[in-house]
Amino acid sequence: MTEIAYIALGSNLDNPQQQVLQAITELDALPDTHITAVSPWYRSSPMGPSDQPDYINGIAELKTDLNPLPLLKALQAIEDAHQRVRQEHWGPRTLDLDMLLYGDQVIDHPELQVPHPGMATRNFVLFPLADIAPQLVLPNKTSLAELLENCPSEGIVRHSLGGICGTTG
Ligand code: 5RY
Ligand code: CA
Ligand code: CA
Ligand code: CA
Repeated sequence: MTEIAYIALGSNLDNPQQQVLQAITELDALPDTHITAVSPWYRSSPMGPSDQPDYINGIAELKTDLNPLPLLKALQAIEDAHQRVRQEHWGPRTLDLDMLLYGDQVIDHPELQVPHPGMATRNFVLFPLADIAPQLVLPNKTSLAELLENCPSEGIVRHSLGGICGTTG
C-alpha cells in the first residue's frame, strides 16, 4: 500500500544546508519511494542543549511503498552515510531524519514511535510542515493549525522558498 510519510530533516554540522539538500536527493532515490514536496528551509536556535550551532530544518513529503520499519532503516542508513556520530544525547549532528507521520498510522514499537513524540511542540517541525501541508490533521484528530496556535516563533527564521528540487530560493 502506498502511504504518505512526512520526514523531518535537521543538521547543524559540516555545512548543514548542503547536508539536508543531499539528503533530499537520497530520500528520492530510495526504492518504491519518491518525494512529493519539500518545505522551505528554516534556521532555528537549538532546542534542548543550547551549547551547539543553529540548525537548518525542513520537511519532506514522501509517497512510499516501504513499510514503516524498512523506511526507518533506510533513514538510518542515510544518516550513517552522512558520517553521523552518536555522542551526547541531543548533541550536534550532520544529519537527523525523523519519521513524523506515516499515513494515519499510530506506531508504538521499541524502535519507532509515530507520530513522532516531539513533533507537536517543536516550531522547527510545525512551521515547515504547515508550509507544505497546512490542512494536516494528526491521527489523534488534532489539527496542525491548532498546534501552531500554541507554537512560539522565537528563534526560527525561514530562509528559502523550498520547492520540489530544494535548490530554489
Ligand atoms: C526541547 C529537547 C530536545 C527539543 C527539546 C530536542 C533539533 C528537541 C533541535 C533540531 C533545533 C534537537 C531534540 N524542549 N533544535 N534540538 N532543531 N534537534 N532547532 O532539529 F528538539 S535535539
Ligand atoms: Ca525512488
Ligand atoms: Ca530530531
Ligand atoms: Ca532522530
